[in-house]
Amino acid sequence: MERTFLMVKPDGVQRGLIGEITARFEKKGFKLAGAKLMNISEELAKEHYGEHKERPFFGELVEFITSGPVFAMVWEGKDVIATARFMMGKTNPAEAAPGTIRGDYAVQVSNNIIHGSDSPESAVREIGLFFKEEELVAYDKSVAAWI
Ligand code: DAT
Ligand code: MG
Repeated sequence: MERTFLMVKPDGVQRGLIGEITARFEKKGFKLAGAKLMNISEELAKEHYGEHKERPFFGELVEFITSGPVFAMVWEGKDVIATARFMMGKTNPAEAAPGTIRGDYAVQVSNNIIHGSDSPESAVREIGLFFKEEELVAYDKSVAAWI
């Protein structure tokens, strides 16, 4: 079963959106495998966003993501990586469709509420950066056959 790394960013935590966001993935039918509220160190931020290190906004991005606690999660399910990205909406909230998380709750690209892995490779990499294997919980949900 596919896994992805999702994270409510500091703006989402401050705005009280952890419940709203996790509810969407739960109701969709995905399974939560792990979650924690945490502060991101500068080192972890730079590693996580390493692909953007040459971009002009990199400094701001690292500053923002370390500016307050984030809610880090691992979710499981069929096609969860691409589906979660679709549910998040486009990176720039001005272009994110209504009904998506960024479309419903965000205004500007620097404060876009949620992070989600963009490929199977980045999902493996990001889950490994944020979670130890023993922090992820394997269990069955009785409704699985209905989803
Ligand atoms: P995504 O988060 O949708 O995967 P990304 O990987 O291209 O988007 O960029 C990572 C984050 O960097 C993004 O969520 C917000 C920030 N960002 C992207 N483009 C930006 C820009 N032009 N100005 C400021 N921040 C930007
Ligand atoms: Mg990205």
